Amino acid sequence: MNGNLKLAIQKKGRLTEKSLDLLKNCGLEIDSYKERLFVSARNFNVDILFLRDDDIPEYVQDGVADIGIVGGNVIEEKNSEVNRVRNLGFGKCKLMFGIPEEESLENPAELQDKVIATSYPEILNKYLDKNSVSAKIIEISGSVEIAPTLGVADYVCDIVSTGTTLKMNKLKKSLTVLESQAELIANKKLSENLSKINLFNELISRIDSALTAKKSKYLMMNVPGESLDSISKIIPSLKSPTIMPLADQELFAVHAVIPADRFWQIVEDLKANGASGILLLPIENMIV
Ligand code: PRT
Ligand code: ZN
Repeated sequence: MNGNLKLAIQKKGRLTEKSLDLLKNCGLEIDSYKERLFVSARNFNVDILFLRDDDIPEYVQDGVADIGIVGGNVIEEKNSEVNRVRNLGFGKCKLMFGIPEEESLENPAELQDKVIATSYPEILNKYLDKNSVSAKIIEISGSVEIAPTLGVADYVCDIVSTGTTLKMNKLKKSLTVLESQAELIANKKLSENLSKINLFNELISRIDSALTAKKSKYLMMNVPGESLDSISKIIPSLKSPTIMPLADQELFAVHAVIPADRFWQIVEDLKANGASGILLLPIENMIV
């Protein structure tokens, strides 16, 4: 056993590429892994273990891995004792009831005595208990959506992202049971290992920088001198904007870091106040 921090990610699935992208954005150099069970980063003391997503919470709970990246839906279903450290902003989906197109389900009470097919019996059971209804749960591990067509269930309770799979099976979205995204989890005793906790803290601060950078954009534009005040008020800047005179005496270059999702709300205002040459650039990393 080396003293490296052991990080479990999904071997092959929806979270794999985004998990690796996040680690790369944290500056970790990871060799191609293909069929290997684990690889060590070349420039950081971390070993990446590639596992089925369902196994990750338990491996982290038992300390086989120190930390892991896995969907909140899997963490909840497995009921593992782990620390949930960060939401990572990808792999977003909802666990929802899917019901036949012509039916309606607006209230959990209407679930009484229904037959529901799901791959998430634990979460569903808790939901039914919380809402004081009883229903029959049929556990199915794949293609849950065909259960109503086959006549084995009234409804499904399954992961939905676009809703296309439900539609293809003549079902529609109904009540939401859980909102989920990829999360970083950690073993509860990690803090007892001083060298590992130091590695973990460094990784966390890099992850936080990468997450902030992803949510931000670098805005650049030219602004006439008389509009500087009004433009400065429009910019939802994290810090005060940088203002530089240009060779053209009338114009100033204005640069600012803004929340990415605010750009389209302010662009018309910027133009109306005389801004020109507006550029919006991605930010690779940001230490705040
Ligand atoms: O092999 P392994 O066990 O590791 O993978 P897996 O097949 O169990 O999981 P995988 O790779 O499908 O998903 C991994 C994680 O991604 C899930 O645990 C969720 O946290 C998250 N996620 C995000 C999704 C979806 N979006 C998603 N759309 N997981 C599954 N789906 C499936 C859903 O089950 C349904 O069949 O996609 C279908 C619905 O998609 P839409 O877009 O048609 O609504
Ligand atoms: Zn799985």
